[in-house]
Amino acid sequence: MRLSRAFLPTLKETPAEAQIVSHRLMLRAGLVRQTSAGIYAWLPMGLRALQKVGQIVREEQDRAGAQEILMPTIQSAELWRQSGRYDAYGPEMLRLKDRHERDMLFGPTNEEMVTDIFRSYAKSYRDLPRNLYHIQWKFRDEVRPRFGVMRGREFLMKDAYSFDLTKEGAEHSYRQMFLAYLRTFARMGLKAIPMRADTGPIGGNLSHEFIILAETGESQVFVSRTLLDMDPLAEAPDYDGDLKPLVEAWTSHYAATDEMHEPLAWEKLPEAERVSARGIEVGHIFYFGTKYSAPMGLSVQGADGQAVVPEMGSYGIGVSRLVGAIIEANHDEAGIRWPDAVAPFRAAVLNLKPGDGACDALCDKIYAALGADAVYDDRADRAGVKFADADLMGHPWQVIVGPRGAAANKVELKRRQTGERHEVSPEDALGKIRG
Ligand code: P5A
Repeated sequence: MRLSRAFLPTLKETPAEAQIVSHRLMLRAGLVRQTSAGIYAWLPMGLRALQKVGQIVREEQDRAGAQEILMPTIQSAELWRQSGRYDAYGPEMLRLKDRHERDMLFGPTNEEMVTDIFRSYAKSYRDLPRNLYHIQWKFRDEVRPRFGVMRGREFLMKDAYSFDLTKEGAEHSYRQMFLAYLRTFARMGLKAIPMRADTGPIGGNLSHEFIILAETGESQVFVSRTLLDMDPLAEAPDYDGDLKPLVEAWTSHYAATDEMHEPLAWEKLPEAERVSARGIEVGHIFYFGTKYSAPMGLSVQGADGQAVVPEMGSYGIGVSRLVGAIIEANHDEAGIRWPDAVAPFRAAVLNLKPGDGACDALCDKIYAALGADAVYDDRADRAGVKFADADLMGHPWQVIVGPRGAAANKVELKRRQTGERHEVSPEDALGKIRG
């Protein structure tokens, strides 16, 4: 992407409405543009980050054995009347009428719809267990949309739904998602800690939120220090193996959101173990048994011929919120510092003197070798502007090409995460960037 032709707008001024750093940087680096309260258009840079985050989520869901589908955003109120949630959901639900005066809604979540789809096909015990997920926009008419994409009204969620024949089976499905979440967030360079959580309008009695610690987080959390040092990528059994020990290794230590906090148990922990902090909820998983399958009449024939009502769980990840959360965890005064795995572009080539024959030739060569995952700053701007924009946009690598270096076939390679800069040959720069 040549910056001289790209739509990658940046803002010099800090937007007044943005209260937290990730929101400010998302606006300044041109990732998103607010179009109504809590509703955002994703610009090219932001969309690339959103897609990278979504792809990691997808790969880890697939690896855990879930299958991707795509359900619509608009749902019929009828299904929600069957589960009893249509009236219970309240003003957060955006309700619509079609031209025939039928009640419709913009889905805030999909438990009802997926149960309806599944009940149309699942007939016998052989059709279970199954786990279906999609990555789709949701709408919740939040009272206080704020912090940009962190608490939007329209937001992108990955939601998975598991169907099992038994409670034990459902617990296994829950643990599979638990493990998939540990892996998903670790791949994005985030330390997300599973904490006992309230189930709210989704329901059920077993639930964990995955929370990353951040001063600007909306949730108050209480977590044992041991968990902060635990390795989420430590050797884990295969998804079909016994995942109970792994999950218990996490859940046997104290970690709870405000709603589930037990001060008496907490105070028994040694002082040095107690971390009370703010956090951002990036994922939330639920086991709710037959809460939707029973009222909606989902049942299959068991091996013994008797009808079985499947046990269900649902598993959410805030895909658009994650883009904000990743920036909240990876920035400095100059701008974003994207972790490699989710960076919109892996590298930027900075031509400090467009029009200089040697600079242009070397930049063209490097840019061609890097391919689509790079931006090329070929604009006729001052070097200072290019440095500032590259730091603001936060590409993990910058290849800086000036006339003196170019004449000697040298470039400067800068690592955004650490600020380290080295003069190297173009080949060495390419080697480093490719990893
Ligand atoms: C689980 C999947 C559910 O909706 N049903 C399907 C269950 N859970 S949840 O906790 O309510 O939401 C899942 C994740 O979505 C993100 N999220 C949001 N992101 C941005 N703006 C919002 N207003 C918003 N609300 C929820 C969170 O990451 C949450 O964990």
